[in-house]
Amino acid sequence: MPTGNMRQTDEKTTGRNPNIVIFYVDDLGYGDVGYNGAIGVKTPVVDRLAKEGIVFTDAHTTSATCTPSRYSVLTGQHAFRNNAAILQGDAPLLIQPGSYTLPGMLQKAGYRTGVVGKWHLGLGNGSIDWNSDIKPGPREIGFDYSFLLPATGDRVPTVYVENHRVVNADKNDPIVVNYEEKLDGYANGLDSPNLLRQGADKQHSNSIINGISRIGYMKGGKAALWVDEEFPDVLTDKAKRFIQAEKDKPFFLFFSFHDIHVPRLPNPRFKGKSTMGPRGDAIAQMDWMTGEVIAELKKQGLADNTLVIFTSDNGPVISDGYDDRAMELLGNHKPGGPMRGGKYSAYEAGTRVPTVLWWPGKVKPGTSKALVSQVDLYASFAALVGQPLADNEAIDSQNLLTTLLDHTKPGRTWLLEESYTTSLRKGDWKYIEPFPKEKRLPDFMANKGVEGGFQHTPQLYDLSTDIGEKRNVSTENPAIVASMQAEIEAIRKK
Ligand code: NG6
Ligand code: CA
Repeated sequence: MPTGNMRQTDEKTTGRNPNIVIFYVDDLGYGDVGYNGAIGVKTPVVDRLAKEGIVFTDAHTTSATCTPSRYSVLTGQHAFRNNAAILQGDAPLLIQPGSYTLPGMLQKAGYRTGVVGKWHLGLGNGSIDWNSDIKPGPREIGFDYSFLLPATGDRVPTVYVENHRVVNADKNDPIVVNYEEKLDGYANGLDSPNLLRQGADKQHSNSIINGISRIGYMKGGKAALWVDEEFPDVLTDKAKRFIQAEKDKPFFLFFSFHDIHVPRLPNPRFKGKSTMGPRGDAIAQMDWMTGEVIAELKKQGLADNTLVIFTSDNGPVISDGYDDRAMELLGNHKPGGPMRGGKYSAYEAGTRVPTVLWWPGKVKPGTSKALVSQVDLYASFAALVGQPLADNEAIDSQNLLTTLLDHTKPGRTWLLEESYTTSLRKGDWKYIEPFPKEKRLPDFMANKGVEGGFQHTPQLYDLSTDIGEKRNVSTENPAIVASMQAEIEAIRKK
């Protein structure tokens, strides 16, 4: 473990430390939940958590995409410090064993720690043999137990990895993965479109598994292939078993959904649960899964002593590579709520996500307007469990425990948002750093129906009157622009 001076945290709550469960949904937008005005789908379970807990209206992921956001939750650092960006399915582990992590900190405080679901933080050292021990991975950075989708649902290999091994691996049918070249394995989407259940863009047109073409090529592992429609049952079952096994000690469960990421293939029993086709039905499925895990906490008598955070890893995207009719069936539903943009984007909907803290034995229900970032969970949880932090541990994480547990308390004064550029919030001011003149603006979002918000000139918005970021007031406020740009640079140098 790295060394350093100890930083003081609050004294811990009395009695047994509470369990901590993070429900980390994928690509769920601010407006995709009932309590924030969802139109095309109902989310009764999440709405009930919201009613009984604290709803945060200005809570953010650190980034508008998945890998960087997860990196920040687990390390308490901004993603740019490690150049964290969306990873391929065979990328090496992004967090070095031996570095400070949230689950590692909780282990030191006596917690049993588990991750179930989507990982997308890399595995192995650079060349993974999917047929033997796959490490380093979550177990080497603080998790006692892991059951993973290694990267995303749309990336190979489409197999579960439990602790160090692929589930149902067969040495007579070894798994090979390649992101550069075709393998003589499964048919691929470009050559065999007739085998597809959903059409796909070019990037998602490699190996076909379960009737869906994915990103990357794969060969072998037939007995290990997942069935996407079984995710809700398989993942909730693993989460429940973890809770049952660890119920006598404090535990931390990072329950990381595949939903509502692409490919959207909800179990048939959720078909038609929304008016929005697979994207909405996947939201209904996610709500059911949340309810199953909450019910298990209640069944084990743990609900009053469990701090639950429900949130998402980045903003919403409607169309993300597959023809699942999401755009066509959207109707008046607003995935980003009143905010502009979405996944990938520099506008608010990229990082401002639905966030609820539920802890029935402890917190009073209410709505909090406090500015909070997921990067703060690390230091806040350290305070909760009475674990001191080293000076060089979780350096971007602020202890906001009081804010998280009391809807009347203020939050951060500033907050960084990463996308293909960097934005800074300062109270209601929102500044978006311009792209360097010579750098091309990312334009791939247009066909996903997402507004990126990237420009070669500075942007400044006053969210108190312009939550939709429509009126750029940078030219009227040059001093604010200059000071916010300087602050971004200072954060970079920290
Ligand atoms: C992108 C994929 C997208 C999704 C994303 C990761 C394109 C063209 N393709 O590369 O489908 O897989 O990576 O999503 O954008 S995330 O939620 O894990 O960040
Ligand atoms: Ca995501």
